[in-house]
Amino acid sequence: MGAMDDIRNIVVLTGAGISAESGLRTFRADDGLWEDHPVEQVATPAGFRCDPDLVQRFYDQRRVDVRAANPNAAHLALGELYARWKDELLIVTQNIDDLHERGGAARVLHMHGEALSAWCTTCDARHRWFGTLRDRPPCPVCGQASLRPDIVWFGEMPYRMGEIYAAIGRADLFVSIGTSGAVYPAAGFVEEARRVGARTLELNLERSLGSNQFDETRLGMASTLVPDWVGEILASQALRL
Ligand code: BV8
Repeated sequence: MGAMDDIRNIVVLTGAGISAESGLRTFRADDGLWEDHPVEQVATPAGFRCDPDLVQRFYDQRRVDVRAANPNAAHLALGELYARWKDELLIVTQNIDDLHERGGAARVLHMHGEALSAWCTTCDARHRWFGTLRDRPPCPVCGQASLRPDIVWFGEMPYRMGEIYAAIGRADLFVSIGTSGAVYPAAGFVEEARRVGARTLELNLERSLGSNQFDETRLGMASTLVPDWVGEILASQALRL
């Protein structure tokens, strides 16, 4: 990656790999989340219709795991970048945990939803939710027992796509961190970034399905790669007149 002193607007995309060192399981590793639960059963609307209790218990457990986890050095470094970056920075995450927020980043876009949010399928209200849903609690707004995890399942439209593409359209740099590049539309963002002339950088433990689309790929643990990169980009900002 050449000199970064002409970088103003940055879009960062994160996936499960950035939270792995916080103890949250990824999806497609050998001990991955999908190993115990076929994705069709727990992350599709059909799976929810077929066995709502199984799906509610799956996300009740994810909510417990998220609350027990803590941000790692990668989340904290992005929080530091958020505090000190003078131009635009948008963190788009496929993750449903709140570790970016707890790591100090305030502008985080959860395109696949959030574990700590419940969505009422009767009145469409959304609620911060820290407990369980398997016991079918009443919606605080309409009272109906129709709360589901506020998660984007396969076949459902990810959130705030217009905002994401607008940010990529303005980006000088697109950085992908801890994602396998297996799921669309997120996996297609790097192509969109290239189309608008942004530089592209990938930070990941191993090569991903999209690695050949990045100007540069750095392999390693997010807790090392992300603080190093944040240090570089802040140093380049300091060099600006
Ligand atoms: C949509 C729920 C359209 C949340 C998730 C062809 C056939 C069939 C379907 C499709 C197709 N093409 C496109 C589709 C649609 C489908 C899709 O992409 N399917 C794939 C499988 C082919 N996409 C969708 O359905 C999306 N919706 O397209 O809607 C539409 C149009 C009109 C109207 C309505 C709808 C919805 C996608 C969202 C699905 N929900 N999960 C949850 O339970 O968490 S996806 C799931 O995968 C998670 O959200 C996760 O975030 C996402 C991506 O996974 P990763 O984050 O990348 O995690 P993974 O384990 O895969 O990789 C981790 C990486 O980290 C690895 O590379 C590893 O090396 C690295 N790593 C590990 N440790 C570290 C590390 N890196 C650094 N440091 C470490 N320590």
